Amino acid sequence: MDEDELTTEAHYDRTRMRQWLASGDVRDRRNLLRALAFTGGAAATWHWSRPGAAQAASRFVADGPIVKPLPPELFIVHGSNAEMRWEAMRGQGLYVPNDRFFVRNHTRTPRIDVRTWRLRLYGTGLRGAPSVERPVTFRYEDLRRLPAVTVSAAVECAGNGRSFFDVQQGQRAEGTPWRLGGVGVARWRGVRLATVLERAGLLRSAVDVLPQGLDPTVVSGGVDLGRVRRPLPVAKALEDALLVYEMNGETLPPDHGFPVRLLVPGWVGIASVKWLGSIEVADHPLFSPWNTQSYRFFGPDYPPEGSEPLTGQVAKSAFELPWPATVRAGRPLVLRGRSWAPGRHVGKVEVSTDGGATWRHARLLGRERGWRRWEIDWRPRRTGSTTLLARVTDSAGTVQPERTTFNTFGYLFGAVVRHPVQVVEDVPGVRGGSRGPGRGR
Ligand SMILES: Nc1nc2c(c(=O)[nH]1)N[C@H]1C(S)=C(S)[C@@H](COP(=O)(O)O)O[C@H]1N2
Ligand SMILES: [Mo]
Repeated sequence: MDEDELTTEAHYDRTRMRQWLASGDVRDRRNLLRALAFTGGAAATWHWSRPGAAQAASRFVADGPIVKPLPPELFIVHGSNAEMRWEAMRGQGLYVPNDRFFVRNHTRTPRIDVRTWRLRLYGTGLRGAPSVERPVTFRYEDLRRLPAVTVSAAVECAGNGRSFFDVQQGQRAEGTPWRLGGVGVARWRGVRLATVLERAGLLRSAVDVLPQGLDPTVVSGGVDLGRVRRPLPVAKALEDALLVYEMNGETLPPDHGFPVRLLVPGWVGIASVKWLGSIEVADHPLFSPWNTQSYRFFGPDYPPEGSEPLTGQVAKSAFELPWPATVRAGRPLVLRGRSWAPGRHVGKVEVSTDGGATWRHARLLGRERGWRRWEIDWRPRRTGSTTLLARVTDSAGTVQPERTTFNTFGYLFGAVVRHPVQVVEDVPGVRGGSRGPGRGR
């Protein structure tokens, strides 16, 4: 088989699935259940108290799992994770600024000394098969001296939207209950992984690479799963994976992987390993709990060993509004939002302001194609509660569905999200659009 075919995600998924099953490494159901706690991840194992709205003045907790400030108007904190509030994108350009970019930490942000940091490459897929003990190493300055490229790409958690399995479908999924703020688009600058692999002596026989982070090991249900790591095929690594050291023109912030993270464009967020410490390069398929025990579909509609490993994300749409939003009856306003169709383009976006009964076309803004801003006029008439919906049709004609088939860990929720809105009486003389009183959260 031609290894190049492995860049085709579906093909890679199926191939590795067969190989994993053949390897006899399949866990029994009890272990799968234990793994539930692990994908619940941080939420299950960390109990950090973060400053709430009342203590907004002391926004910085030096010892918390996240380093950057998490003001309540920008983030919803879930344990060691911080979700972006979508209203924080109102008035912003295409990219999500670093101060409001979501953070997904299995444990905590490590503080790394860049002077002693090294990227270590080893394994049977490199010339001379360097061992873990005697790897090929790169210093930070070495990487910064190599040819740089800048890429505009989304990082999105596979669990983004998970809470809607419960809220909209009555099926609670294990894990961080993200609404839609587990996604962000940024400009990432760094060196192509291909450049570094070639300098490290990549062999034609190499098949998989396994990047590993330097954050603390992940313990789940009393089992130490080791450091965060997840394999990808050499073909994808050579195609467009990037060793990132800058985000939106700034040095990569600690929470997003300083000094260096991997970016695997188009793949589920877990592939983009932060705080990169080592990369194993092997002449045989590699596995880790992050593509066997989790990041597959499990549940009543899937085989006991789960689906193939997940790679791509699904299309979604979000309003740049508080949750729930408050608007004034009788006042014309502009609803804004964004839609994204990973691996495809945004074709059209439709909005319903009456709970899904009727739909109108939103105006698409900008010229980018994968992640698009849009707007639509609305004049709410009657006071009371209503529901806003937005749905994207991608370039292949696929529309966001009304339901997503349930999976135990709640991955890849792609159904249309129902955004609650309260229409209140207009108060003459008070200026206001969608930011009425009691901007709820
Ligand atoms: N080393 C390491 N890399 C990691 C993680 C982690 O906990 N540790 N979380 C992953 C997950 S699940 C996601 S969704 C993305 C989130 O990237 P961000 O925190 O920069 O938004 O990082 C991925 N890389
Ligand atoms: Mo994730």
